[in-house]
Amino acid sequence: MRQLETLNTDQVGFYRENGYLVLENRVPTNVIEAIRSEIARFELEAQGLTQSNDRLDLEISHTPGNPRIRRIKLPHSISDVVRKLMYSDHILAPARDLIGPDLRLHTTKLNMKSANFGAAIEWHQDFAFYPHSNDDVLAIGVIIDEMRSENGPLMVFPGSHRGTIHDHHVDGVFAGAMDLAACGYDIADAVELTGPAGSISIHHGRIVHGSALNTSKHDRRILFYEMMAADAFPIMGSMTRFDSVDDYNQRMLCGTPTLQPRLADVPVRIPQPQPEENRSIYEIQSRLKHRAFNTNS
Ligand SMILES: O=C(O)CCC(=O)C(=O)O
Repeated sequence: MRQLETLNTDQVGFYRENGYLVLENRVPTNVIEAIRSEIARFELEAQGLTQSNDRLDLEISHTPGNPRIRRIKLPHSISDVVRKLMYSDHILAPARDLIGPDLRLHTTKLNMKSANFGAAIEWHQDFAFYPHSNDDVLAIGVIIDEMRSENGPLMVFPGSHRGTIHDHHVDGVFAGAMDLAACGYDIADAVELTGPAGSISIHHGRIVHGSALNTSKHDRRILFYEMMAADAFPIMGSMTRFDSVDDYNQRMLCGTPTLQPRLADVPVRIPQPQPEENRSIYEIQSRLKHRAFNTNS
């Protein structure tokens, strides 16, 4: 076994068993402050927008006079601060301990979930969106504002990453969300990933997770870096997008790329057919018939 860089064997064992970890106070305060300033810059940009674009996903209740961002898309590509943090050991060292040493970026996003109205994300498994040849796939969430019970924290079902990939289709079309009760889960068994600003959460690509509407007075912003082992290759029909192997290898975060996928015995479902319009998870999940969370529309 490789020498661990930052986690201890108990933390690695906990992640393997439960599919998640919260590491408190991992990202320095000055970096969190810098990310908050970047968010303020994007909030200014949202003023005057009438609809979402390829940088900003807007809340349903957004108006140009009362701007409300739901998600900043691919923030590593539009913010140097976010990009620099992505390549830092604050993010990569724990990921290397769990699925390293060779890591490739899948995507980044900054979910705003603002005080009083921030949108819910229905229960789902990331691997349902992007099945790969093995499941060394995880998401690291950088907690920008204290994540509390009352402000719509990320919730997970411990151990669900060792189960099946559930049906995320509605009427035969991919909807990116599961009917929790129909899949046999009781929300009372979910765990909230709470923690102070500067903490990181890590969740496995197969874990069942979601988060409620934020009706509290406290913002709950979280920046996700989603990545996988370099030898995890997307299965045909996966929502992973790349133009060429060169383009794919541009996404290496550390280590060495490979052309030899590692094939593991993991459950997969193909997220096809896709809905005609797939602009964001929030929109495609709105087709779910039995929503677990309230909406703010
Ligand atoms: O922000 C959250 O609470 C949920 C994040 C998530 O699962 C997603 O954006 O796909």
